[in-house]
Amino acid sequence: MCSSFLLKVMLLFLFSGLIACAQKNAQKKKDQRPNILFIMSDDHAYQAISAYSDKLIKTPNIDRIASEGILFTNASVTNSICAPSRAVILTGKHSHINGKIDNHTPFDTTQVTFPQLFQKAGYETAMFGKLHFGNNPKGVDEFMILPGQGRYINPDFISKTEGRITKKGYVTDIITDVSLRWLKEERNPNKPFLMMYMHKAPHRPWWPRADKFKEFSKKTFPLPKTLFDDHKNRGTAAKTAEMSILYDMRYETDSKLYPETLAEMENLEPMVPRKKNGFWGPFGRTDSIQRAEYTPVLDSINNDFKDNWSSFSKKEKLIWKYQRYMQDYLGTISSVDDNVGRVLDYLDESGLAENTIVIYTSDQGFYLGEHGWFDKRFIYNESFKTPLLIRWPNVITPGTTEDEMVQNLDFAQTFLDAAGIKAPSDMQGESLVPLLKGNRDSWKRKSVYYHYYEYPSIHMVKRHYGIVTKEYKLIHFYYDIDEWELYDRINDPDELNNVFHHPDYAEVVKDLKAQLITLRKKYQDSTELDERFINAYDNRNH
Ligand code: SGN
Ligand code: CA
Repeated sequence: MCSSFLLKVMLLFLFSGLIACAQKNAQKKKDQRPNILFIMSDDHAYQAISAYSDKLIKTPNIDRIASEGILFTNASVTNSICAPSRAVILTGKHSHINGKIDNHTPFDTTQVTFPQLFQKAGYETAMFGKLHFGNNPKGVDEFMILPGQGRYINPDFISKTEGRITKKGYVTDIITDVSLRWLKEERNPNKPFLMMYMHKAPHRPWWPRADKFKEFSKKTFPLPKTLFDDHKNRGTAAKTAEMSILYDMRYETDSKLYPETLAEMENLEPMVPRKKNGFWGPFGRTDSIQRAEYTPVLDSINNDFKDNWSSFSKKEKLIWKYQRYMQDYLGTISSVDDNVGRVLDYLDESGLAENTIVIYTSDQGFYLGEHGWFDKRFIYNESFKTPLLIRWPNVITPGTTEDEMVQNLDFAQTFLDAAGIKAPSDMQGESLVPLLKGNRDSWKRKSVYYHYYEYPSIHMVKRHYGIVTKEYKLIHFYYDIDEWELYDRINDPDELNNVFHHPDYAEVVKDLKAQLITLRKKYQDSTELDERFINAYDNRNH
């Protein structure tokens, strides 16, 4: 009797243990939390994504994300520069809070970043491509990142398992190969994943793959209507910035002219600052076979330059440099689009697409000749605005367009929310999930805050902060000047007239200044007066 009772108890234990175990396994298998595929390119202007505008290039694969999901037409960054934007994205905090105010200050790795929270919550996490921090990522089970800016051809990588390695080939293809390998073969298929897939392209010096170089060098592109902007009716900052295609874009590195070509040319006008070893820095990494693929196109560019440059008017010179710039910049984007297509195709084939949120964005916007410029940094439209396309099957209504003001500051909280992970209360953004679900009424934000710090530095864009609403943009340039600007975004979308001192706008100025103070308080920013940040520049030898 006693022994049969014991046996029964033991069987019961065993049985309930087995049930618990089976339940646990079932739960594990049934982890229905969505995968997150975060795709970010470096300096990819929205003007070069056909979902926004097809004047320059067709990007059918990137566009798919919007046609099957949502396109944000008013997405912006809080600080239009590479590493700071990445720090904002990872921490969900403004630059003055996360401390990474410019490309040079170190990123404080003791901070909480959203991949760490995903990892802790049971996600399998990985990061591939460009991070640009000077330290390795935390919270990722696997990574292979470019050191610093990275190279286009035969690039070096820092791999979690292998340390520093060189990979043969073209950077955009390699980053994709590695990401696909991880998705297909290396990750734990029983866990949801977070993969950060981040391209170097289309960052300067804009080296396309050889076949794209050939294809795009034959194309000509429409001129932006503000290409010949003389910056009158703007403040000092626009006039003193060094990002003019004509005067600051380098002949060798950027326009792909041989040093010998330039040496041959008498009276090269305008003289543009040169970069030591500029041409051979990136191109010197090619082997003889790769070099031979580029050479015919390079030769023809150089011949064209030699034949025509001296007889060109200033306007024609600007147009020539603009076309060369677009050919190379867009050539690199064509590879990004092809590779995004490879990844989307794999999601389809594997059945992963259904439960994967795909995000496409850039670390900031970029000037593609607007105002005669390249580069970014300004709160002005083309650099402030960033592309944002999101696909989330069965949640986002395909083909949605959303014009609410959202920022890269919101990404961390959005991803955490989508995955059902609690976001730390000191993150400063807002989850976009209500907007993704079409619940627009709950979105209350009417203005966003911006602050740029990297000055004095390359491109010489002065420090500034400001507030942006759908109607206006109020900016304060400071540090070695004290100037305010106001733009009427509805009546002057190209931001050609600073109306700060115009009497008609006196009330607007008063109101926006008050709103700006409130916003600065909300985000706890007073860095204009903060010694830490001022000293960081004065002590730095740029
Ligand atoms: C390099 C580029 C700049 C660019 C910065 C920052 N010059 O210095 O044009 O603004 O990177 O870019 S280059 O001649 O070296 O290419 S960022 O995207 O990393 O912020
Ligand atoms: Ca960038």
